[in-house]
Amino acid sequence: MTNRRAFIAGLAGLPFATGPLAAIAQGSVRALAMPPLLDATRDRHFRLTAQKGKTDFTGLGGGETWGFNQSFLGPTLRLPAGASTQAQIDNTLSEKISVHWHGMLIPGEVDGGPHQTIEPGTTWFPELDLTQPPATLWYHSHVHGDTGRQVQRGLAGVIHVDDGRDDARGLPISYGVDDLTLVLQDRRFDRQGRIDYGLSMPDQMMGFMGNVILVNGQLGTQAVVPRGIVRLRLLNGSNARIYPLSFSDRREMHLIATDSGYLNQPVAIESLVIAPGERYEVLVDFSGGEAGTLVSSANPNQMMGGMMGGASTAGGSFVVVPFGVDARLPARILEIPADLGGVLPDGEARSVNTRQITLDMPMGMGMMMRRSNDRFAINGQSFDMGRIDLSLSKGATEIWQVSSNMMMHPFHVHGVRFQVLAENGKKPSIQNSGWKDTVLVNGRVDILVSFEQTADRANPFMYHCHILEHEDGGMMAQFTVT
Ligand SMILES: [Cu+2]
Repeated sequence: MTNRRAFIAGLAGLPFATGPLAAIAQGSVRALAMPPLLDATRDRHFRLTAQKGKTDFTGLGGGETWGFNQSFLGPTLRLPAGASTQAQIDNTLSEKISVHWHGMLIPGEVDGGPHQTIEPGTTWFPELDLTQPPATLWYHSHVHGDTGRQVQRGLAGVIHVDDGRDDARGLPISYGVDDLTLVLQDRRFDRQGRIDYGLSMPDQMMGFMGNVILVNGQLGTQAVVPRGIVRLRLLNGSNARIYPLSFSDRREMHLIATDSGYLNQPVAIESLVIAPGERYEVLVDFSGGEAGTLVSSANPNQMMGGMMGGASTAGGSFVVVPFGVDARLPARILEIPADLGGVLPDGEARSVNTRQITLDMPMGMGMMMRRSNDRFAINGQSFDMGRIDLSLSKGATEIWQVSSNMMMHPFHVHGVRFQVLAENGKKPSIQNSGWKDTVLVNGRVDILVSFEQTADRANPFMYHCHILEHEDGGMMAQFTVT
């Protein structure tokens, strides 16, 4: 371990790049661990306790972290599709938190947004009645102004909505064997190995950028997979970093699901861009027995970093996680299934109300110097807990034309799934062809969205940028559905 400690200590100041992380993986390879699985499909009840802990990510000592039922991040919840589950969330921390069920189609009063905070020492009992198809969702804190810091400390976890029919679909279902959950997060650590969330001016502007990557809260690990088809459920749980992912040997990934569920059939792709808040599921063929490495190229938002003075120094590609094949592990699926049974959006824009949504960045240093939760805006207005921005009728369908300026923004809407009609006037990319709840806006994206879940004035739904520093800074708005 001495070498590894010294090595990591030597990383300080180096750009986030392939070399150092690859060397960590070679020097001291640990197997990647999955988050513990909390299966509520039988009991239809689960309990999460938000708690303090200590985590040593780097071998340098470490420091205080937060998690659910553990010291950092939370368990993977397996919840039944088409049934109701009773949740219990205990907050043992010394500040208020919330637990937003990102991607769940449930009413505003149980959505876990900024209006449903859980005070220290108290418990929240939301009933989660899931009428939606199977999907990989996630949960995270969503306290206005504190989301970035609380998620950075560890208040996040993954959800598998499961209808029990994946085996019949020919999909891998063995948790942690051929069905892997991968939470991608970047972090910075200080010399004691404590999470460093000090925000520089470029961080406040562009969103927080770490210089090392954690997968499921672990640094420098290797995933070990069977000699067969392996399913990767990818979550970008980072505050701001966008990952353009591919395998270093250019092997195909077979896209099977977007944020809100399955495609009708797998689509082979070589690369996949995953923005904060998004989930994608892919199948990867390891039946040839060859190891592979999932890599990311530079954050595309950093390419514009020159304007912020030096933010672009962290360019270049880097290792996300290497995969080794262990032929002793059971390989249950040996072929990519032909049909997934997902029902795709119909791609037709009906004649409905159209709205323009602009994601506004601060203009100039004067704006940047303002108080921190009112620098960013949507349609010219910073988020205000007391102001309802839109009032919609239950069952309404609308086209939202969402525009970004200066940089890319992942746009998330609570309580719905939507279809992408167009990206900059063109047919959406393959990765945006399925049901989504978060979409990366680079210019203009048109979405078609139906509002089926209710949200009253006391418990409105949010729509916001999922770069958490932008969200905390006011790039968020709220709507009712009645
Ligand atoms: Cu943004």
